[in-house]
Amino acid sequence: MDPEKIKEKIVRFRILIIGRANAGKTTILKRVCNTKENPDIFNGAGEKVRIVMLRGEHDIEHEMVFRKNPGFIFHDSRGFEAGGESEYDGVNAFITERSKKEVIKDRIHTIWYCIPMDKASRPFTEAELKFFSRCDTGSIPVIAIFTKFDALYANEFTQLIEGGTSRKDAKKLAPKRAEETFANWSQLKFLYHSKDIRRPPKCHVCLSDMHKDDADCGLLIERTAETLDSEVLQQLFVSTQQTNLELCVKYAVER
Ligand SMILES: Nc1nc2c(ncn2[C@@H]2O[C@H](COP(=O)(O)OP(=O)(O)OP(=O)(O)O)[C@@H](O)[C@H]2O)c(=O)[nH]1
Ligand SMILES: [Mg+2]
Repeated sequence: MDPEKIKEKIVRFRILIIGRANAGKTTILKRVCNTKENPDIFNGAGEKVRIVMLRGEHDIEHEMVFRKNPGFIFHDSRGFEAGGESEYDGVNAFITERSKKEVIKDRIHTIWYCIPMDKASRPFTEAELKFFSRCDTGSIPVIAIFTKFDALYANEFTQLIEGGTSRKDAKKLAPKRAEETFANWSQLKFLYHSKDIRRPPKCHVCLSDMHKDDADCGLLIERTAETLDSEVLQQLFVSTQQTNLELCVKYAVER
C-alpha cells in the first residue's frame, strides 16, 4: 500500500505498557505526555468510560489518552504479577488479537515492559520470564524499561563512602556507578542471551526519578523511535511526541 495512504489510516500511535502494580507505569506515561493530569479513558467502541480509575485498576482493552498529547493511545496491563497465569493469558490474548487487526492504526505499535528496580533482589519474577519466553509479540518491538532505577543509587553511595569517597563526590558518582554495575549484571545478560528467553526485548532503558518534576524520559523516546522498523510508524511516533524537540529535528534531518 502507498505509504501516504497508510499514514492516513494511522491516526495515533498505540503503546501497550506492561508491568507489576506500582512499577511506575502511569508515572512514565504522564512524563512522556508532559502532563500531570489523569488520562481520559475510552472503551473499545471509542466511548468515554465514566469511571474514576483507582490505582492498580485497569482494563487492558481501555484506551488511555492524555489531553496534553492526544497523538498517543496507551493500553495499560493489569498488575502483571508473578505466577499470575490469568493476567499473562489476558495480555497474550490482547496482543494476539490486536496483531490480527487489518488496519494498522488498530494494532499495537510498541510494547513497553516495566521492570521495577526497587525490588532489585528479585527484579525478574516468573511474570517476566513467562512474557519474554512465551509471549508471541510477533513484529511488535518490545522495550524493557528498568523503572525506579534510582533505587540502586543508595547501595553504590554506601560502597563509595566505605571506600573513602567524600559524601559530595559519592552522591555525584553513584548514578554512573549504578549504571556500570547494571551493565555487568548477570540477570541482564540472562535476559538477552539465555536460550530460555526466546523473545528478548529489542533493547532496554533505565529510568530514574520519573516522579520528579525535572525527570527526563528522552532516552525512552529515542529508543522507541529507533526500534520501529517502518518509516511510516517512525515518523508518526516522532510527530506525536512533544517532549523531545531534538529528536524531531534529528529524524527530520535524516530524512
Ligand atoms: N523512586 C522512584 N519512584 C517512582 C519512580 N517512578 C514512579 N515512582 C513512584 O512509584 C509509585 C507508583 O507509580 P505509578 O506510576 O502509579 O505506578 P503504576 O505502575 O502505574 O501502578 P499501578 O497503576 O498501581 O499498577 C508512585 O508513588 C510514584 O511516585 C521513579 O523513577 N523513582
Ligand atoms: Mg498506574
